[in-house]
Amino acid sequence: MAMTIADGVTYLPGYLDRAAQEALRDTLRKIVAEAPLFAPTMPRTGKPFSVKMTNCGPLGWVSDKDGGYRYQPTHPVTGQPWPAIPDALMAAWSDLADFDAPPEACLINFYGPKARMGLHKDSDEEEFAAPVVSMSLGDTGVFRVGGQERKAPTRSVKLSSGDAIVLAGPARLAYHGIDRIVPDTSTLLKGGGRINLTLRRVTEAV
Ligand code: MD3
Ligand code: FE
Repeated sequence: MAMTIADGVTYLPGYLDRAAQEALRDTLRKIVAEAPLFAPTMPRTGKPFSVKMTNCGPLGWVSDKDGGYRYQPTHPVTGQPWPAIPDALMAAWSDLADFDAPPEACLINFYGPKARMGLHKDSDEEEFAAPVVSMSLGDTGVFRVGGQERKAPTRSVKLSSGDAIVLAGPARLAYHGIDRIVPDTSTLLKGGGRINLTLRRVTEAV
């Protein structure tokens, strides 16, 4: 059941059933073996993010002290091209995005129990007509979404394992973040933690 929780924000709790979550988890293990999690760092300060990341798809999002936030075709540590986006995620994009061109990047965020992501906008892409499609696996994350200005009111939604959320239209440039992870809320990932996958169109679709 899809619920509109704000203008442009569609929340689909339980979009992936347990078997689909397990299959995606197993596929992600192979992706991480090929494209290991890395610790992005903040532009200018070099302070590490608490979230570890990797990507799949033709482009991946990276950040470091000197280069800043950007998309690039290769892993920042191995120098290898990113692995392909799994079929199950391409199918989810077709089902949910209502956008003709395929996604180019799938950012894979891994949250340990103490990781968080401060309120920010995703604006490193060139195509804002495309939505962002997000899938959550593992422990629940407390997601906060506001408006296009930082001072706008926010609302919070718990994203549990298997939930999808689609950010389109006015929500595409909304401030959002993850306040905290709720420990021991899922048995999907041995050792706990949370994985979030975001499918994005980066370049302008013609
Ligand atoms: C709202 N990830 O990777 S996913 C990110 O759960 C990011 O890891 C969070 O914010 C996470 O940039 C939130 C949901 C999400 C993703 C992209 C958005 C919400 C968004 C883009 C625009 C507005
Ligand atoms: Fe974001």
